[in-house]
Amino acid sequence: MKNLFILLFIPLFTMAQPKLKMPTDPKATAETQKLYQNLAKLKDVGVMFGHQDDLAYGEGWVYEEGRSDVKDVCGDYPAVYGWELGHIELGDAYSLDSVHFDKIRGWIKTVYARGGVNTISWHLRNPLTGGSSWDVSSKDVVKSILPGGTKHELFKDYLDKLAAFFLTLKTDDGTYIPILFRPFHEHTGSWFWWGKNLCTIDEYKSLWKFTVSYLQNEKHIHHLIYTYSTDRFKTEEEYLERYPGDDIIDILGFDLYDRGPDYPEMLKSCAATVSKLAKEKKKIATISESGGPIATNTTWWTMVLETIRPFDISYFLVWRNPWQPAGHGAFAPYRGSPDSKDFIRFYNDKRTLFQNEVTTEKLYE
Ligand code: BMA
Repeated sequence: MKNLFILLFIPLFTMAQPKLKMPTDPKATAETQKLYQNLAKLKDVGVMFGHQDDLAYGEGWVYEEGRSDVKDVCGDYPAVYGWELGHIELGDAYSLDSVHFDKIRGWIKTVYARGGVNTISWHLRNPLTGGSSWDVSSKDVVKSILPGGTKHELFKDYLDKLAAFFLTLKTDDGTYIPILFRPFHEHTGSWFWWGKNLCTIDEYKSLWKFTVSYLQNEKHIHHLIYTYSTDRFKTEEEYLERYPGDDIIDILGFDLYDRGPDYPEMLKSCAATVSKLAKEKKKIATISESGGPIATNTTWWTMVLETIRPFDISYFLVWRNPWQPAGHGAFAPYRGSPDSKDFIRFYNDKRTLFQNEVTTEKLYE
């Protein structure tokens, strides 16, 4: 009788329980698990808008408490905030974009306190040559930093410095602040030392695996949600060619800048692929970086929204509005920018989510 009960009841009971999505880190903190589950729910409601360095600086200003170019235009902050840690590995006080790490830590706390999402990218230096992330003069960099390589100890030192920063991302009561961590990005291109033509498939995957394992097992960091983000790609096979594995990746993303008339079509096809793959893998999809010619195309935001509307995309993040010459202009609107009217339409559309709609209760409880 007891056996019959087990046979019949247990499977029915398990079937009746909706399976909660879990981040891949088996020791992920409670807040990190909640964020992941809530991101999965929220993607059915809308797509969150994100902006790199939103609170740090903008068009014509630097470090003005509470200011944001996005808020200047639509009255609300983004829901997702991107931060960049390049040069943390050198032990520097400020990033490659001259933003102080102490300030970044402060903004990450502010964002968490108001229920926003923090995501971190890392344009780390080239450990083999001492050059920048863009130093692609050697194809041996990834190999050299993996176990057994000549720069392995140096790479571990880089990770130690990164880890030390992650371990300071805590609230006053000691709760670690969950972070979407997105290293080794745009690797389907070959402009960073970890790019496609600069290392083998196995080396790239091993780089990810080593990094995740080091942060989790040696540094005991369990408040990261790992985000895989390619550059533009044409097929599912290309997207997955260097994918390090379902066991360590939580979010499937891609970066795609508007560099010409093929953008809407490309955006649609990449968004369709990542949202399909995320569904199959029971993960979450994102457009992790974008930016367009908003100074001249005054309906860019409408085009983006209509292109991605049919897909389950958790967030769409545009890159920074540089305060120093950077080889590119502002990617988010700013006071008086030509695209402002269109951005307000984008903001008012039910499908887009900004800070007002994204609260601590919705994301972290
Ligand atoms: C790039 C540019 C650079 C910047 C880098 C890291 O896309 O914005 O100016 O240094 O990102 O943030």
